[in-house]
Amino acid sequence: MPKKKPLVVVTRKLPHVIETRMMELFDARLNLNDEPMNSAQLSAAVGEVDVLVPTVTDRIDAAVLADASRKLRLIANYGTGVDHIDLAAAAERGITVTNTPDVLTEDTADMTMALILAVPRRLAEGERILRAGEWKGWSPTWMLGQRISGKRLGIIGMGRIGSAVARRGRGFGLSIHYHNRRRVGHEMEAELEATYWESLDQMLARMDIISVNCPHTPATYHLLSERRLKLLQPQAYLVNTARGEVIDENALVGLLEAGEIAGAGLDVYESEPALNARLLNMDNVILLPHMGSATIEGRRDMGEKVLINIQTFIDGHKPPDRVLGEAF
Ligand code: 8YV
Repeated sequence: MPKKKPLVVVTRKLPHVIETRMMELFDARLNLNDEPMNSAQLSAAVGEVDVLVPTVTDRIDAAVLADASRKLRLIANYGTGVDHIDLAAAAERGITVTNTPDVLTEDTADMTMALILAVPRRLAEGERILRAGEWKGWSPTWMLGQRISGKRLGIIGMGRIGSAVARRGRGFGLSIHYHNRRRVGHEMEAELEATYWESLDQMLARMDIISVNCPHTPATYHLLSERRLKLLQPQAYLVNTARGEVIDENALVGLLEAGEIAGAGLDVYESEPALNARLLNMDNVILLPHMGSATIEGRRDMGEKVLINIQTFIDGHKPPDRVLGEAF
């Protein structure tokens, strides 16, 4: 007798090709209108599914997981960050959690590099002036930014994305510095000519540009606290394409307003999709709506990973992208 297909709920709309394959392989329930699910809907879903496919917009906390039926064995997250899932509560219930690493590394590093270039060179500001019809013509002393080449880039979190940012940074003449829970191997340090700082405080005080590339975990929540942000030099820029929670957003806004740092490039925020409204009026800040990994190819590859993780699990094997612990 053929095996019954597992019931899989996909919480958001995914690329067509992925959704079609989901339907072919599993008893899949898709989200046609792409409305994010609220906690009551998530609780109802975990109460009946075998596999849940959430995204960063779903809060899978202990309260939601308390409503999970015994059938729920796998949460196959569509995305790399898993800070929206209570991993301890999932582990307690014997639920496996998988994610989609690697496939969004280059796209996210591209977006990080784009911000590293765009903020000191005032790209968005120039474009706004042009669109507003306020450009009066070229001038030798107008719209001057900061040179990128020769500056120091301090990367917080030298994992896949952090090291991909470092490679790009090298190409633009930046010298690479990093802080990580563990020092990376000698070979990688040599390839990137990277300087390791065991002390984040000491690194922060000396960099021209800081890039946040670590995951949000209990250990990295507000890692860039007000105290640490105040260590930055007044000419320093801060770029965050990781998670908003790693930076005390309110403190950052205060520093920007006071001119205590030169500018910021942000793709992520503490309470998405909300952001501190004071940021909206700052010319030295570039704001993006969490689109670091938003490429057609990346979204398809993420979906492929989810499919492989589910199918491998159902076939009785360990899925390749099991989330085992904290990566920072
Ligand atoms: C994804 C991300 O778009 O994968 C991640 O951790 O932050 C994003 O790039 C999102 O998480 C999809 O769930």
